[in-house]
Amino acid sequence: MLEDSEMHLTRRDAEALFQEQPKTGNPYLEDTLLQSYLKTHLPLKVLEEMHQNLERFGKRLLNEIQPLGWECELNPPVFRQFDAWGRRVDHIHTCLAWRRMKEISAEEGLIAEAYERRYTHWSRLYQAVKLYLFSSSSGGFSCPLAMTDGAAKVIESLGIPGSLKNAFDRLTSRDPEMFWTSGQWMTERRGGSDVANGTETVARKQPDGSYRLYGFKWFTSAADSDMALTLARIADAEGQCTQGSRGLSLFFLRVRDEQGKLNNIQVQRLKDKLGTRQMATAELWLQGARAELISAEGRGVAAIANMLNITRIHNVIGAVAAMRRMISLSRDYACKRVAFGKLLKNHPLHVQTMARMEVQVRGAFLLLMDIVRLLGLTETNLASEQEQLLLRLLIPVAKLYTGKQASAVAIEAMESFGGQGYMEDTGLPVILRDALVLSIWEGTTNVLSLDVLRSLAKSQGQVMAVFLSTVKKKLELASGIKELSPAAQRAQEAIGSLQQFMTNMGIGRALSMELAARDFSYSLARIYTGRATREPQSRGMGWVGRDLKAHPVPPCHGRDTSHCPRLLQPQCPAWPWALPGIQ
Ligand code: UCC
Ligand code: FAD
Repeated sequence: MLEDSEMHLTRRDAEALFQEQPKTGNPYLEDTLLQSYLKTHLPLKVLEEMHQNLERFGKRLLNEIQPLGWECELNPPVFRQFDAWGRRVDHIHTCLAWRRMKEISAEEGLIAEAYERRYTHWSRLYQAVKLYLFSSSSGGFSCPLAMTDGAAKVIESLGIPGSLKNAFDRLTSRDPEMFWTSGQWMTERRGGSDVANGTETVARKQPDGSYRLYGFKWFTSAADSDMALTLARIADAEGQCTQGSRGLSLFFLRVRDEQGKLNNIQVQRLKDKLGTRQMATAELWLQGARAELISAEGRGVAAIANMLNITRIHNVIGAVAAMRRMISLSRDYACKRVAFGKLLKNHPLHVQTMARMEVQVRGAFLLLMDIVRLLGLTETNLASEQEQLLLRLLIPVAKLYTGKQASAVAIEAMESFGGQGYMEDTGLPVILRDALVLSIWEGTTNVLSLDVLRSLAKSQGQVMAVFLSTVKKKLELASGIKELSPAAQRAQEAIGSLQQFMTNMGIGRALSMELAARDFSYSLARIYTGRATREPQSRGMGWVGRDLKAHPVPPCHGRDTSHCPRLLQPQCPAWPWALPGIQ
C-alpha cells in the first residue's frame, strides 16, 4: 500500500511526463533540398531576391498562415439551403480563416507570380516553390488556387479575349479586393473519367449570343468560387446535341452576380467527404445559368486540357508538400521521443524507415522542379519542341506517381509517431486524409496512365526518344562520378528493359499497351526520378544520411535488398529502385 505522500509524488511525476509535441520552424529555411536546388539552378540575382522573399514568406507561414489553416480544419463550410422564412438561399458559409486565405493568396501573388513573369522563365518555378511551401499550411486553400491557375492558363492560351479580360485580371490579381478564384466543373453523375460520354449538360444559345446551361454537376470543389469553367453540349435549333467528345464545348460563367445572387444555379448539397473537409465540394443544378462559350464548338476537351495540365501540376505540388510536412514532423519527433532507453533517431531501423521516406520525397521534389522548369520555358517561348513534348509526357507521369507516393508516405509517417499519429487532435490524420484524394481527383491513376499513352500516340513515338535521350544524358554525367556509377549502371539496365518492353509491345499500337499502361507509367516515373536524384548536387541525405553514417552498415545483400540499410545510400547498386512503397 502506498502512503498518501508517496501517491502524490507518483502522480506529480507522471503529470510531468508529457510527450513533447513535434514542431517545425520556418519551412523554407528548414528545407535544405529546396535551398540547394535553388542555389544550383537559379541565376544569382534571381536567387538573392527569391531567397529574401521566401525567408519572409516562411516566417509568415509559421506565424500567421499555419494557425489559420488549422482554423479552416476546425470550421468546415456550412450549407444553409433556406432562410428562417422558408426562402431558398443556398448559402455556403465559409469561416473567416478561409476567407483570409483568399486575401493572403492575392497578397503573396500565389497566382499572379506565374503570369507577371518578372523572373522570365523562372517565374513558374518560383510560383511553384511558394505554393509548395503554402500547401500544407493552407487549410485546403491550395485546391481553389489550383483551379484558379488553370482557369487563368486557359484564358491566357485563348489570347485573353476582351470579354474575359476582367476575369483574367482578377484571377491574376495581387489585390485581395479584386482577386477571384475559379471552379472547374467537369464531373457529372454518368462519368468523371469518361467526360466525353458522361456530360449531359446542355447549352442553349440566347439571342444576344450568350448561352444558358442546363444540367447537373456532381462534384464542384471550392463552390464558393467567383467563376467556373465548365463543359456542355450545344443544342441545335431542333434541340439536338452531338454526343461524345466532339459534342463538348467549354464555357465560362460567373457563379453569382454583383449582388451575390446565384446565376440560376441551385446547390443540391455539400459532399460528405473523407478529407479536404475545409473546402466546400457541392452538387450543383444548373437551371439556365448564363454562360459564355470560350472554345471552338466541339473543342471543349482540348481547351480544358490546358486547365487539367496546370491543376495536375498543382496536384504534384500538393503531394510533395504533404510528404515533406509529414517527414519534417516525424524527424523532429524522432529527436524527442525516447523508446528502449534512447531517442528514436538513435534506432537504426527507425532511421532506415525515415530515410526511405526521405528518398521518396526527394525524388518527387526533383521531378516537380523539372516539370515547373519546363513549364516556365514553354510559357516564355524558350522551350524546344522536344522540351514541350517531354513536359506533356511528364505531367500525367508525375501526377499519377506522386499521388500514390503521397498516400504511402503519409501512412508510413503516421506510424512513425506511434499511437499519437492516429490521434485526430495532433493534426496528423488531416494530412493523411487530404493526401488520399490526390490519386483520385484530376484524373485517377489508371486514367492518367492512359493519358501517358495518349501523349505517346500523339507524338508518334517522338516523346519516348526525347525521354530516353534526356535520361541518358544525365546518366552519362553520373557514370563519371565514382560513387554514383553503380547506380547509374542500374538505371541503364532499367532503360534497357523499358526499351525491350517497347519493342516487344509495339509502342505505336496503343490498344496493345492498355493493360501495361500503369506499370509502364510507373517505370517512366521511377527512371526519370532516378535520373534527377542522381544529379551530383542532390546526392546528400542531409540529417538522415549524417545520422546513418554513425551506424555501421552491414555488407551489401546484392539485389535482395529489402532489409539492407546500405540501400539508403546512393552508392548502393539497388538505390532507389528497390525501395518499397509504390506498387
Ligand atoms: O477533379 C477535379 C478538381 C479537383 C479539385 C482540384 C484540385 C487540384 C489539386 C490541388 C492540390 C492540393 S476536376 C475534374 C478532373 N477530371 C479529370 O481529370 C478527367 C479525367 N479524364 C481524362 O483526363 C480523360 O482522359 C479525358 C476527359 C481528357 C478524355 O477525353 P476524350 O474527349 O475522350 O479524349 P480525346 O478524344 O482523346 O481528347 C480530346 C482532345 C485531343 O486533342 P485533339 O482532338 O487535338 O487530338 C487530346 O489530345 O483533347 C486532347 N487532350 C489533351 N491535350 C486530352 N487530354 C489532354 C491533356 N492532358 N493534355 C493535352
Ligand atoms: P470513375 O470514372 O467511375 O472511375 C472509377 C474507377 O474506374 C477508377 O478506379 C478509375 O481509375 C477506373 N477507370 C475508369 N475508366 C477507366 C479506364 N478506361 N481504364 C481503366 N480504369 C478506368 N470533379 C470536377 O469536375 N470538379 C471538381 O471540383 C471536383 N472536385 C472533387 C473533389 C473531391 C474531394 C473528389 C473526391 C472528386 C472531385 N471531382 C471533381 C471528381 C473527380 O475528378 C472524379 O471523381 C474523378 O475524375 C473520377 O471520376 P469518377 O468519380 O466518375 O470515377
